[in-house]
Amino acid sequence: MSDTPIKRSLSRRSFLAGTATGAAAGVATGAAVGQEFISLGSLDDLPPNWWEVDFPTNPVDPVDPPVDPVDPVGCDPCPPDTGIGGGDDPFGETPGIAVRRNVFSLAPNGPEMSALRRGIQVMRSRPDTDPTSWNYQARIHGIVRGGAQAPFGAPWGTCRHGSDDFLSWHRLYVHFFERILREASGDPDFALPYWDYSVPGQNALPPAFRQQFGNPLFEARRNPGMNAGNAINPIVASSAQAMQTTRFPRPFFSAALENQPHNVIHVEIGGAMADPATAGEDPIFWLHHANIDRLWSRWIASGNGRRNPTDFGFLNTPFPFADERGQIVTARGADALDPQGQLGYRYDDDIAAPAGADAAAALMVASAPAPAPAFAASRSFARDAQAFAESGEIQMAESTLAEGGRVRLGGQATGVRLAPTAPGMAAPQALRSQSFGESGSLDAFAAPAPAPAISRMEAFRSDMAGDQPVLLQLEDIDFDAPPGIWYAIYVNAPFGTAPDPRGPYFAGIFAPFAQNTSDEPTTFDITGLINRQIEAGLFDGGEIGVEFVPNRDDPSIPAVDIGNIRIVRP
Ligand SMILES: [Cu+2]
Repeated sequence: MSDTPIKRSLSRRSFLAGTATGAAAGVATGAAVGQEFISLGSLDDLPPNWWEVDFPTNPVDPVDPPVDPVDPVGCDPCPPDTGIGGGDDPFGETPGIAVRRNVFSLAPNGPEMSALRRGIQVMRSRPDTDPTSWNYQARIHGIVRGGAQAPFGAPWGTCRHGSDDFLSWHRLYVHFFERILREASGDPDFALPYWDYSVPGQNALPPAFRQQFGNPLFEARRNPGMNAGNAINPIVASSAQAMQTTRFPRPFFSAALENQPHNVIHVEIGGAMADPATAGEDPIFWLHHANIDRLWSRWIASGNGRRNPTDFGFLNTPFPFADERGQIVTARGADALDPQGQLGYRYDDDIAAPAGADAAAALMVASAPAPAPAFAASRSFARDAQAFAESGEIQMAESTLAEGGRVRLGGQATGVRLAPTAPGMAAPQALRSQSFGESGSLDAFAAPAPAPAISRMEAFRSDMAGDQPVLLQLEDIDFDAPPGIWYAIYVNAPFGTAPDPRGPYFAGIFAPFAQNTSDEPTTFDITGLINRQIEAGLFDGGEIGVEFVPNRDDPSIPAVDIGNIRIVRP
């Protein structure tokens, strides 16, 4: 049998919200290492066996939920909520500084939410060819498949995903949409709320969006659990991994935030939201993207070297949108760097940008465990560091499917083995010959082929020298339609290990949502994971096993193909 990924039915603990099985765990992974292996601030709030626990269902409350106003934090002095002339808006008039507020701080039937409903109804009453209509705006993100032709000159289907323009394009898109919605609502102070699903107790669809009848905020196509008020797993809703990165471009902050929580939340909500072609039709889209935008602002304000790209393409590529007059306008990344100064809005919990210091970074990541110290390679193993620096990208391991084969993900757990290929790697040929398909099970992960483990580890350690991150790279991802599923990725998990995102094998979540608008692969930074596995004796420096565990078992899931999987140091 050639190198084909095998699929197996894993007796896994489903950790999708609301589907936990409650079966006995019977595994010891993670116990010894605890949450040190995963940097998520909210884990402290969870019971130790949280992945077995059903997350609560919050029935729709027809009465206003408790209102817990969110105070602005950290802006000193805080800018006024309203007023004339705030911001140097390059696109036209801004009635003041609009404040985007946490949706859970707004009464479901209060003036802000009423204005939101009113604006949506007005936009939906307009013909699809009107640039200020609801459907026209949704189709700027993605044309309905097999559906309407775009009116002449309409910038439909122009969204940017899988590219460094992801954040700037969506900031501008949401900004112009907000202006249209403000005009349609008749409320000159209107601002989009945001939904911060990372806050415990706010990690379910806001109640105002779940009441079914006569409610423009309701969307019937969502996953039923979402409309029932099921909580979203905190692991899934977390932005901690992205926020801790300090470099913007792919494969760092931009890509990490796009993948999680952005893609993951799209998939969790499901229905229209799970497909870029229709996502903008669900009103929660706009609150989700306001939150992604807010996270970009917080990331910048967190300092420690965080800054936006300065390359020509990022700053100057023109993108068309429509404004509240129905005019097609063009904006660029350079127009989207300062929400308050350039676009006239801010968030209710903006943190002040550090004045050359990194105080805000400490504020932002205060609840998250400190990142692991950089791996201290011994001097004798540092010999390759210079060679790495000179040769550019170093490939450390590669899927044995490289030639022609593709990894196909479906509705079951799928394992792939990566053979070492870096210069310092020992005995790659012997390891390559033991293909995953031949071994027949993930047992091989626990009992690797007899090999000189010491020298192999020495070689691997030498390849870990230097400052470059170690990236798990998924290349040439392809699917016909977004499958509406996400996969937890585990690296080097021994056979029989229960999937535990708190354990030492969890690398992140892969949520196929949009086709990349660049040729860039989807990447996961596994530097810390590999280093900690080495330190804990969980990885012997040989083959690397990668396992994709879907959030639900479903044989009918449309396949996602991955052309190649590699581990590289860029
Ligand atoms: Cu999105």
